[in-house]
Amino acid sequence: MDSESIREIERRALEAIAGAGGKEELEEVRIRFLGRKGEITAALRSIGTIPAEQRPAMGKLINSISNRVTASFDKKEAELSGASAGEEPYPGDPTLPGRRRWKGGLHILTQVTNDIAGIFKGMGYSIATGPDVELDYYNFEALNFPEDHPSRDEQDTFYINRDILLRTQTSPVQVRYMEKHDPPVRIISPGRVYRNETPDPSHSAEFFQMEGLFVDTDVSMVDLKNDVTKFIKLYFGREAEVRFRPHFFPFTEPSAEVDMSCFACQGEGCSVCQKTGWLEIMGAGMVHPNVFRYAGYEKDAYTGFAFGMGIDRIAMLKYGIHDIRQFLKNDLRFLGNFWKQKI
Ligand code: 2NL
Repeated sequence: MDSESIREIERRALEAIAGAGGKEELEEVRIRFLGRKGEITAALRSIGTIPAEQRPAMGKLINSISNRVTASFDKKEAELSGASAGEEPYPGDPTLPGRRRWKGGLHILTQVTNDIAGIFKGMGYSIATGPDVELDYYNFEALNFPEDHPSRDEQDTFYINRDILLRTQTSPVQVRYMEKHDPPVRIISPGRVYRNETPDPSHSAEFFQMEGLFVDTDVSMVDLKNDVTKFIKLYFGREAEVRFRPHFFPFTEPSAEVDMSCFACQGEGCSVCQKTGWLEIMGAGMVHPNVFRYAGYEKDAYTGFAFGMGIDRIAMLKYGIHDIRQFLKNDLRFLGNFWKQKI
């Protein structure tokens, strides 16, 4: 037994491993070289027969050859199993479905906006949007707000300068739309609005609104009640009853506030409706002729209705949320409650 014949064994072993065409053939090669009576095993055993001073070097050589041949064998075995070279085979059950990742979901206000918009789209409305930073003209003047109206006060409105402000409602979107489109007009305008308010559980300096506008020849209060009632019944359930209470807005005449019977107590009176049996859902009315004039519509040619609701308020009612500030805190423990699917 000399080092040259040991190296010759390695050469033959590596050649045989490389040439093995299948698992059985490879196993035969393994037994021939690494098995209990294999050539490399025999060489290790024969170490006792050589002079003692040569044993350490020879042992080292045979071991390194044994390791190289074993590694080559493992690699070839993995190749024959279909696994790519150098990679561990998958240790689990590859037929099990994969673990699902937490991908997130739509913000609850986005969901509520989409749900409400979906109902109005089904009634023929299309969606209009516009800038959050508005001109005083579109936000107040064209909507027939008098010069000294309290909401024009800096206490209530965020002004950028004398003429530019953060919109306090989405009506300016609709004024802009009317400037560009003659009737019939049938739009909803969802979006973020701003008011200079100290936040508390029912007030936020930024929240969301959805307004609606329908203008044509001979649109009446009946059409308003019809669309509003249809929306409320579709969104909250058909057992909901709807009532209009007289109100005032500068931009509509007549104006009304719209209530629905409390869904928590069916109108009996409970903590949700403050014992009144009714929940305030939106404001509405017939578009003031001055607004049509500002929009450039032909005098007395058209009538129309408009309505506006707070999306946050609707979401709070529908989902039993008691603090409007939750919506914009980005606390996933809150937002995650409303995610439909954990994909
Ligand atoms: C409310 C009340 C309302 C409107 C918004 C409107 C828009 C145009 C013309 C006339 Cl362009 N009116 N919008 C009308 C009535 C009520 O909102 O309580 N919103 C939260």
